[in-house]
Parts: sequence; C-alpha cells; structure tokens
Amino acid sequence: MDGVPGITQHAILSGHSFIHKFTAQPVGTHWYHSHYFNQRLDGIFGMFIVHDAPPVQPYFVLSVMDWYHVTADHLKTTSPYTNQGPAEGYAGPSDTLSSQDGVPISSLKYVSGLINGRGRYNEEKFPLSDFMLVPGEENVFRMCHTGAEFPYEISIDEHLLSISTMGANLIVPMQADFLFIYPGECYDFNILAKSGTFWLRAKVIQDPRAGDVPEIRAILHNEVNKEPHTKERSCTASNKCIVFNCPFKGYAEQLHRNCITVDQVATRTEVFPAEVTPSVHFINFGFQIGPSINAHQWVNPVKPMFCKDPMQYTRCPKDCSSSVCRCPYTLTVTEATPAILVLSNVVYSPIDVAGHHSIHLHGHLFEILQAGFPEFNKTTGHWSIANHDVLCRDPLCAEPYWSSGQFPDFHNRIGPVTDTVVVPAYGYVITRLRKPNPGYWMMHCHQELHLDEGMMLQLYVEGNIPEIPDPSVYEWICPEPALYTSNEIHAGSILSTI
Ligand SMILES: [Cu+2]
Repeated sequence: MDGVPGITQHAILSGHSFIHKFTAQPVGTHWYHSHYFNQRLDGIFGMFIVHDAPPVQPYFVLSVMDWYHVTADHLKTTSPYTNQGPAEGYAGPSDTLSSQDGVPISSLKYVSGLINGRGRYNEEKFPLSDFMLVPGEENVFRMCHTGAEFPYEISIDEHLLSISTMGANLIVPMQADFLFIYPGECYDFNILAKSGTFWLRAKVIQDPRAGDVPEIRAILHNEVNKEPHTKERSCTASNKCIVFNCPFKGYAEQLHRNCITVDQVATRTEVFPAEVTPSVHFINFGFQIGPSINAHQWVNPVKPMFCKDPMQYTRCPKDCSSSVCRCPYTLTVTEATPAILVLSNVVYSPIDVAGHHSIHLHGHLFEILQAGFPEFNKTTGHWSIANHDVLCRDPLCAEPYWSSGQFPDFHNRIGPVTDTVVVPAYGYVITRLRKPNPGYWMMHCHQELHLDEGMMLQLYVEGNIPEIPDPSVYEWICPEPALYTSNEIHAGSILSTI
C-alpha cells in the first residue's frame, strides 16, 4: 500500500493518524503528496530525498509548480468540464497555450509559478528563492514538478545541465541546455558552477516564438544574493541547443534546437534478467470522451477492491467501444508474469485533439523500451502525421492494438527506469514493469484536470497481497456501500509516500 485512499488502503479521517512504516528505498529524489481530491494543489506535498550515504557534493532541492491564487476546490467547481461551471480561469480556443509542436498544454489559463514556494506575479518584486553555489565544483539539483498542469523548460544561464537521474533512477548522464519537466516528474542534474550570479529559469514549454512566454526564476549566486543580469541560453545554427525529455521528435529548423527523447536515454541501474514471455497490455490515454483510458472514465467503486467483497466491487462493462463507460476501470496482471504496458495517445476525428500526458504508476518502477512520435513539419515544428504503430479498432479507442501484427521483441533491450513518463500526443511509449508488485495500484495522468475527469485506472497485481493494516485504527472497515458511492467518504487526508 502506498496511501491512496480507496485504492490501496482506507483514508485517514480528520483527527485521526496513521503510522506508515516503510523501507527508505530506492535512494534518490522523490516527493510525497495527498491523493485526496486536489489537496496537493493547495500545498499538501513535500520533497523526499533518500540518501545511501552522506552526500559529498553540495546539493539543492527544487520544487517547481504552477499556482493559480485560488483554492483547488475553486478550480474544480468552476470547471466547465466536471461541473458545468462558469469556466472562470479556464482558457478558450483563442487563449489556450500550446507547445512548439502545436499541442495544447492545458485548459486552464496560466497564472503564475513557484520555485520552492516563491515567485513573482505581475510587476511585484517579492524575494525569489536563491541557492549559494560552490564555484568550480559540481553542484547537484534535485528537482520535482509538484504542480498541476503546466510543464516547464528548466535552464541555467551560462551553464549546461548534466542530467543524472529520472524518476530517482540513475541514467547515463546526458548534457543539455534545457530540461523539460512535467507534473509528477523528478530529475537530478549537476552543473559545474561558474563564479558569479545567474538566473535559474523555469519557462512554460510554450512555443519559443510565442513572445512573452511565462517564466519563473530563482537566483544562483556565490556569496551575495543579488539579481543577476545574465541572458538565457541562445541557440544558433552553429551552436544548436539540446533539449532533454522532448515529447516530440524535433523542433522547427529556425529554432536551432535538437531533442533527446526518453527512448534515447540509457539506464545505469542493474540489468534485467532474461524473461519468460511477458503479457502485453494496451492502454490508450485519449480525449474521445474527455480525458479517459481505453474509453473508460474512472468512477469510484461501491467498495474498494481491497475489501474483497466481489458483490460490492463495481465491474466495468465488457464492451466500451460504442458508448462511454464510467466505472472503476481495472487492469489485472499477475505477479508471476512480466508485463509490458503499451501506453499510447491515439485520438480519432471528430475530436482529434490530443495532449501530452505525464503518466504515473504507483507501487512500481518500469523500464522504457521504445517510444513512437508523430511526424512533424520542419518549418512550423507542428506535428503533421500521427504515428501509426498503435491503432484502435473503434473510434473511442476502447481496444488499441499493435498495427503491424509483429510486436517487437524486447528481450535484450535495457531502457531507463522510472515511475512517471510523458506519453507523447499522437505517439506512444512501451514500458515493462520492473517487478509486478502484488496489490492494488493507481495509474493516472499527473495533469490534475485530466485526473479529475477520470484519466485513471487501477492496476490489480494478483499474487500474495499483504494484509491491509488492522482497520480498527480507523474505527471503521470497508463501509456500507452507500458511503462509497459519493466522494464524501474520502473525508480526511492522506499522504502518499510514492
Ligand atoms: Cu493528461
């Protein structure tokens, strides 16, 4: 269990407490947050660093997030999607921000952002977060995107980033000018610090040609915390910039940027053993019926699955290919069989609008085996032809499949290991579960509005599932069905440690 109420354990009721004992592993940069409604957006989160030995290099912890100056409840109740609300704070067709590839980023209007809780709004001059570098040495930044909707492009003026981990797992270090970070993702990077004062920038990943791209800043300095005068990294034909973790294959030529995509990253963790034939599962994140997975939108079951009451666990209909299924969508795998999950992002007309989705799976690490991207126009940078490796048998994409019939053989492939990956619009990522972990685990888009609308499923790993702790500590056990049919049952909050 990892704290998600209604999926892996009971919620912690208001005024109650719960002691979660766990082994602090794997080492690396993590964060924890509430999984009750949208409490995370109101600040119920924190960074969580696990060391295997006392650190020898100076390091800084960075929490980067977008912030809307209203409560998460307000965002939800004004939503035109989930509540038919007045859409206050929501963008329309004319002011929706898009990334360089022409893919819309969020249905919210961008308001502001924070680095470690500090940022500026309009022309205010509030103090910014600052970090005292040790010049001439490698300085380490441990960073997570703890926000709701808008991904950021991270850079440090006059410095190259050497990215060393993704999702708390070691990768063969890669140098880049810019690093894309999506909600829920974590990265470590080093810089060989120069002497002086420099801006650390987190820009919304909007098209760089868009002009006034929103940006959060922090100050890096050696001794005196004063505002830098440095300029952001410039990209030219003779000195092209490198962008790490692009959710697309490349940029418009005039932008002079090259992409490193996740499938070009190599792991530095131990090698997988040879395997028996894995089971293969296709999971499509689409917008056909609003944010959804294989034409399902998540709705809480009558009782959580861990209550082991088959009569009260709501099952989804077998066929969702012709009409929307709103139900607790559950994907079952077994502890004994390795599982390959094909995470795709296929949409068909008449909707034909996709977003990049940062997909997080609880309780597991997975290895990235392959990624596929749409073709793009080298003049505009916009996506042009959807990738056709994964197709769907029906317009709602209830049944995605591998189009060529011959699924790739990944026996000897070693990709990076993580727990969150961006599934590119009109493309896909193929992942392999590192070790199926018996239990009930949430898999969801970490973009808050997509999750709100039901872009979530429950991964049920059959096997030797540990007992849920004695429910007497909660004073209630798997409640009457009526209590689980409305959101009110999730009173109280809980901290997830994954
Ligand atoms: Cu999403």
